[in-house]
Amino acid sequence: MAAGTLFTYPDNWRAFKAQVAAQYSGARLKVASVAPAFTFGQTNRTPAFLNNFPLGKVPAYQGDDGFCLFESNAIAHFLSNESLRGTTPQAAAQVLQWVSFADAEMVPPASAWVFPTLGIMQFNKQATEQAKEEVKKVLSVLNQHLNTRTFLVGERVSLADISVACSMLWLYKQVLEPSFRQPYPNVTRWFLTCVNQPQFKAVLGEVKLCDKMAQFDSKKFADMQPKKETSQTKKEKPVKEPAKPQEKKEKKKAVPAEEEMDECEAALAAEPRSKDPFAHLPKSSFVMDECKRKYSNEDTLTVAVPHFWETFDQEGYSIWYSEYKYPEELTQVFMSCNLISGMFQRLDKLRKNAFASVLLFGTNNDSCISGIWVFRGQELVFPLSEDWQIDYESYNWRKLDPNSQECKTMLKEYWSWEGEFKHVGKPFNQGRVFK
Ligand SMILES: N[C@@H](CCC(=O)N[C@@H](CS)C(=O)NCC(=O)O)C(=O)O
Repeated sequence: MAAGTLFTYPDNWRAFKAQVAAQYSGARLKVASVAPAFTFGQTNRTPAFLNNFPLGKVPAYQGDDGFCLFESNAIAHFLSNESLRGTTPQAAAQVLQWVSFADAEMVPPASAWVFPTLGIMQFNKQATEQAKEEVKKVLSVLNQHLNTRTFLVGERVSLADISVACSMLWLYKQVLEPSFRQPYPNVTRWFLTCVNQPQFKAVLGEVKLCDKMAQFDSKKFADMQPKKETSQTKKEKPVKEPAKPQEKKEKKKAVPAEEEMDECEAALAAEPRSKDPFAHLPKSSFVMDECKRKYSNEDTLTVAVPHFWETFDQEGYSIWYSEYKYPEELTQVFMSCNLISGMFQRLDKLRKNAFASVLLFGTNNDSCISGIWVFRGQELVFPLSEDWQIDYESYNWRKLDPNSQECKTMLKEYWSWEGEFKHVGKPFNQGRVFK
């Protein structure tokens, strides 16, 4: 039985496919959609996430055994049981047919029609009218197919129903008003049957069909625009979602691309802007980036350490010694290394304001972890953000006097990964540097 975590932003219909499938199959699925576990636009851009999911897109699945998977349909398939996937080769192929139909035929016109009503895309009459026609066509196909059937494939709910119904969620909620859906009664009957199954309900909640077709919301659209322009996350966005061919065609005809947001950008825009936790501190002359560049590219003892002491600003920054509180729990060396790397990954947003070298001393079942940290400000930084609070309480922290010989020696030893490490009493084993 699959067990793992689904990374997504809240209320993502693509993630719903996997979540509903898991409800049917009994797969144990944790959903990470809010901080501190996952913050869309941030966590999915960290090296750790990109290492597992190179597109940086969600939903993304990581099994408790480390197995990683992206693409919502693949994740939903993986989390399904045999009955959902189709129990004969024919049924399995039909499931795939409807899953592909949802993606290729349903989602593009549905998005072109619905997005302007949500204020996340500029309205274009011609594009909307064309999208409505395309939606009518796919509704006709579905209506015909469901004339003699309760579900899309076989006699039970399958991944076909899950995929198509989740792809239609926004249509039914926003624009398919009674008169528009009236010619397609089989589709609405089927849709209601699906979303009222307990396994769907557990994920989607109550689905209320739209009473009145939503129209372009210019106010919402205008509200979204400034946010988008000032959004740092937008600038930092490493991967632009390639528009599906049909959407691309629409965009060219409709409006200049920079006026539009796709649903991911809309989800990003909806994320609360995080404040700079160091905004209250006076400017500092110390250039952390330069110090890190020296450390990465030049000799540690002859260049990086002297440069650090020449430029270090004692008022603006502080130096700390950290020591893991529970060394008796450190068994396998590789697990301890993961503990350190995991902490650094979770602190990724701190990288402009902190620098650390953390070392593992000893061997399996006899080790300890300690390190030297340089932080912006004079206080421990971790309480400043919820995202940073997962690991730091497992360490004892001691502020060092930057003028003391102790501090100078420790910094030199931890940066160069060599020396006596008098306070440790164990040979150095492995190091990790947070840059
Ligand atoms: N075909 C993919 C689409 C995934 C996708 O486009 N995800 C968007 C959210 S709507 C995303 O994570 N975008 C992040 C980014 O582009 O940086 C699937 O079905 O999983």
